[in-house]
Amino acid sequence: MNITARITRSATIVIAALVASANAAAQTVRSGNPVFPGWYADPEAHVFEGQYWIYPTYSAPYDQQTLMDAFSSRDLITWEKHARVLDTSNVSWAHRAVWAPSIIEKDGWYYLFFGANDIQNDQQVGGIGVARARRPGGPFKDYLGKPLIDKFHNGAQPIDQFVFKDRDGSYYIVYGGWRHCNIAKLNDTFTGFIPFPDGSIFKEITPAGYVEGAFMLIKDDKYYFMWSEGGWTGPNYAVAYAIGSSPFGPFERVGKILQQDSSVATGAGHHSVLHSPASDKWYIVYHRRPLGETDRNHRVVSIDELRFDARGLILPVKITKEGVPADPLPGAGRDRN
Ligand code: FUB
Repeated sequence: MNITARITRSATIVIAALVASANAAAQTVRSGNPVFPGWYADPEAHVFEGQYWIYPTYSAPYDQQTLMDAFSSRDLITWEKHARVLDTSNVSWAHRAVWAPSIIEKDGWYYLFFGANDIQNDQQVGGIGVARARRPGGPFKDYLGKPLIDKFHNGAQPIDQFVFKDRDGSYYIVYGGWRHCNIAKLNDTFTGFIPFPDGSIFKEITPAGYVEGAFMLIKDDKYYFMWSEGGWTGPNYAVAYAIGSSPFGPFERVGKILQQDSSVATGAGHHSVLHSPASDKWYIVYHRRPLGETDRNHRVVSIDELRFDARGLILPVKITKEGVPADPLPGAGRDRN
């Protein structure tokens, strides 16, 4: 080997060692759980504009739930708080219990669907509303001047909505509390609904065990429908799932994937699923109650890895205190928010 070849080989070895040690260092840094301070619940996670975003419910007595904060990160480790991305001062009909944000980007707008007022019957004002903003960090302003869904249909309290785009480009809202879950097809402007071929607007898809916290995910031609069961104020809150071949199911409950661990936290539930475009990893973003906490609102947002087996079944999640390793997004660096 001549001298040039030797120098090149040594340099290659040194660079490989540096890269390996940088990767090892990155692997040892973990998000920790909770991922950011404060009492928050019902987190929905996304990748928008080169950053991870988490939109949670502000977990406080109902009359104090008049706002939503959001959090952004480039690597799942360091999170920046965006205060009051939604505030009821921008929503004339909402005055309390602003819950469970679900966000979707369409035609240059970010649409934030939220529940408000915790209505108990069709005579009360409230339900599921829509606010929108040009940027993921808001500020989100009421879009309709009234709720999108303000009545009980098929027994479902109008809360806990999840909005998603199907493979054919259709947009659906899946929602419901009080142990009932409906699906409806949104119109192109998100101002109302497109009736199904049978003329109905709200189709019930409630699986066994469903309580609230609907979430849907499409992967490998399968529709994964997930929900929370048990009572959110107690330790036994949990997430279960079913698999269907369309957004309408039928959905047969497969089993629980997330629940308390007496050595880590209680009340683990109301989740969303995040897919990293950088690592191709899947994460479950959820709330839980720290050990020893009994206040119903003392809920914190956590992240752990979600894994599928070879058949596409979801493996039970191991909830952790350490959280997940860094998962930096490519091109994350634009300071647009
Ligand atoms: O955070 C308020 C409510 O608690 C949510 O709407 C339910 O899903 C439960 O998490």
